[in-house]
Amino acid sequence: AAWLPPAAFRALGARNVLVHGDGPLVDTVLDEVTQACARHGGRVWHSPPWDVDADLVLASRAAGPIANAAAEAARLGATPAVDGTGDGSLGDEGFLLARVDGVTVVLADAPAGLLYGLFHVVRLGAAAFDDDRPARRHQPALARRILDHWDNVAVHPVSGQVERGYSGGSVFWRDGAARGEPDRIRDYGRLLAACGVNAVTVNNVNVHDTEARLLTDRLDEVAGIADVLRPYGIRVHLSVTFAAPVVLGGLPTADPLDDRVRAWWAEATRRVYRRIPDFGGYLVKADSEGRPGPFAYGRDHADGANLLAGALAPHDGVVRWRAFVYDHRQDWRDRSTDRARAAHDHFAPLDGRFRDNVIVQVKFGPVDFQPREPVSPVLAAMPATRLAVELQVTQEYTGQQRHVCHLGPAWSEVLRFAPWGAAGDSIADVITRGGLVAVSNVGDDPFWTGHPLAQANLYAFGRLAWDPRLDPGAILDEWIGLTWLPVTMGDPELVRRTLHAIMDDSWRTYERYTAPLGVGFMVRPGHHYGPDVDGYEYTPWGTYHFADRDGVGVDRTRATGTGFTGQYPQPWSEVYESLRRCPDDLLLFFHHVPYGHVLHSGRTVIQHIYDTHFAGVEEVAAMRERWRLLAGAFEPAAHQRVAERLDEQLRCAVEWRDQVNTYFFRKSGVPDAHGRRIH
Ligand code: GCW
Repeated sequence: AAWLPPAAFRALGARNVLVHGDGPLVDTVLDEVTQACARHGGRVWHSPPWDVDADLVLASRAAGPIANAAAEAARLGATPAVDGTGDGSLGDEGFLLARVDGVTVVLADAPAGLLYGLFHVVRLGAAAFDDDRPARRHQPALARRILDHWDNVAVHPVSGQVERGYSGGSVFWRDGAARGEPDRIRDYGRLLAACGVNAVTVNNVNVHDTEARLLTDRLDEVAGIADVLRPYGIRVHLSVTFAAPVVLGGLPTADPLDDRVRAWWAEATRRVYRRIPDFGGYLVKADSEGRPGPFAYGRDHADGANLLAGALAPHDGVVRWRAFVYDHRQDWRDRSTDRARAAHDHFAPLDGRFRDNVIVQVKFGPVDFQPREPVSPVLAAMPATRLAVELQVTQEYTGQQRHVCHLGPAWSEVLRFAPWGAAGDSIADVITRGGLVAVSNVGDDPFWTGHPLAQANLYAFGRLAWDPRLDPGAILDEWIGLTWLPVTMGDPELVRRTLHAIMDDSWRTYERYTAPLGVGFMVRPGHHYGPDVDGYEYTPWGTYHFADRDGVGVDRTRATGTGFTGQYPQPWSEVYESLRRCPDDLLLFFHHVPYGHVLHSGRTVIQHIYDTHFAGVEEVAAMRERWRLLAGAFEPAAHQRVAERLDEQLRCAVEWRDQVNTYFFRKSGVPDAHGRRIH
C-alpha cells in the first residue's frame, strides 16, 4: 500500500462527498472516494443533485455548470488574488482547493486536476477540513514528470530482468512476456498519480532484441499496460533502438537522412498511435555504451533525434534523446579526454538544431549518478533546446536499496542550482519545457522498493517534479504521514521523530563513508556495490581519481587540467576553477591536491577523509539503534526488513571506512591526528 494505505483515507472517507464530472479519470476519483467512504462510513454522490449536505465537493468545470459551494469556489478560482497570480484557469492538471462555508471544495478544469486534487486532500488528512485553510491553486511546475523503467522483457544475461534493479523482478515483464497482472500495475499507477508522476517508460534504454519488438509486433503488450495506467492519468513511453529500421524493418541502413528510413519510422509510429492514441513518445540511448546511433552513418545527434521527432510530430509525441554520450574506451595518459566533458562536447554545439518535439535528456551530473557531482554544464548551454534532467531513483550508486539514502535533499540542490548566479534562472526553470525524469526503483518486491524506506525516494521524486521548490524535509514528513503514521501501532510522534532522525541526513551520511570530496566511483566494477578504491582506476571507463603518494583528485581546470570548468558560465566557471573558491564537497572533482591541502572547514584533505569515514559509520550505527526503538510499531515483516538492511548497511559502511582509510593512509603515510585504528 506504500503511501496509500486504506487508513490514509480516513479523514476523507468519513465524510459526505460530492463528485461532479464525467469521463474515465472522474470515474477513478469516484471509485477512490466510494471505496474510502465504504470503509470509513462516509457517503458519496455523483452529481446532480447539488442540494446535498456535502463536506467535500470535487468538481470538474469541464463537466458544465457547477452550483452551490462549488460555484463559490469557481468564482474564487477565477480571481487572480487566489495564490497570487494567474487568470483563474487551472490548466490540464491543476486544481483549486478552498474552504467555502464549511465545505472543502476541489475545483479543476480538467479531470486530471480532480485526481491530483483528490490525492492532495488525502495528503492533508483532517487538515483539509480546517475552516481557516486559505484558498490555494495548485499547478505542476513541470508538465512532464516521467519515470523510466530499465526493465527488460526477457531476462538479459548481464543485466537481468531489471537493469540496476534492486526490488526483485519487473512489475511489467517476466521471462520474456508481459506479466499480465493488471492489478499490480494499477496499484503502481495509483501510487504514481498520488505523488504526481504522469508518464512511464516501460522498457530499458538498452534495447535488446526482444524488447526492440515492443515497437512493432509486440505493441499489444505495451497497449495493455497503457490501458491499465490510463485511468490514473499516466501515459506510456517506449525505449526504442536506433537500429530498428534494420533489425525490425529489414532495411540495409538506419541512416537518419535516408528516405526509406524516414518512411519506416513514420509508418511504425502511425501504427503505434493507431493502437495507443495517447502514447507519449520514444526514449533513445544512441551512440552510448555500444548502442547504435547516427554516428555510424556520419550523422550527428540532431540528425538522429530529428528523424524520430519527424515521425512523432503529427501525433503530438516527443522523442527524449539522452545526452549520456561518452567514450568508454579511454587512456588514462590522455588528459584531454575527460568523461565529464563529453556530454557538453557532443551536445552544446547542436543547440538550436533540434526540432521542437525533441527533448534532450541530461543526467543531473556530468559523469554518472554519483552521490555527489556538480550539476551538468549541458543544462546551462542549450537555451534553444528543450531540456529534461534525469535522476536515478534506483540506487545504483547510493547503496542499492540496502542502504538508507534519502535523496530528496540531493535532488533539491540540483533543482535549485543557479548556473548563472543567484539572480538568474535555476535548473528547475531551465527544464520547464522538458521535464523531470528518473529511473524507477520499483519492482515486484512486496514493499515495492526492496528497502521499505526507499519508497520515500520515489515519492520525493514525484513531489519535486510537481513542485521543485518544495522542501525535501517537508516532503519526507508528508511521506511519513501517509505511509507509516496511519498504520503504526506505536506512538506516532516517536515514529515521526525517529524516521526523520534516520532519514533526513542519510544522503550525507552515505557520502561520508564512500568516495571523498566529490571524486566519485571507488565502487566495485560491474555491479557497483561496496568499496573498491582502485576498481576503475586501471580500466578504460574514464572514472579516475589519480591518487598517488602525494595527492588525489582530478584536475579539471582550464589552467592545468582537462578544461572542464570552462563548460560552465560565470560565476561557476571561475568558482570551480579556483582552488580557493571551489566548494569543499566538490574539491576532488575539480582539483588534484596534496593530502595536506587545507579545506574551508580548516581540516586537511587527509584528515577530512579519516574523520568523515569514522563519522559515517557511527551515524549508521546510530540509525540502527534508532530503528530498534520502533520494534512493535509496525507489522513485523516491515520492521524486520528494514532491520536486516540496516545490519547490512553497517557492515558495508565499515568495509568502506576501512578500505578508504587504509588506502589513503598507505598512499600518504600521514597518520590520523586522533590516533584511531586504521587497518
Ligand atoms: O549508470 C550507467 C549504468 C548502466 C546504464 C547507463 C545508462 C542503462 O551502469 O547500467 O544503462 O548508466 O544510463 O545508460
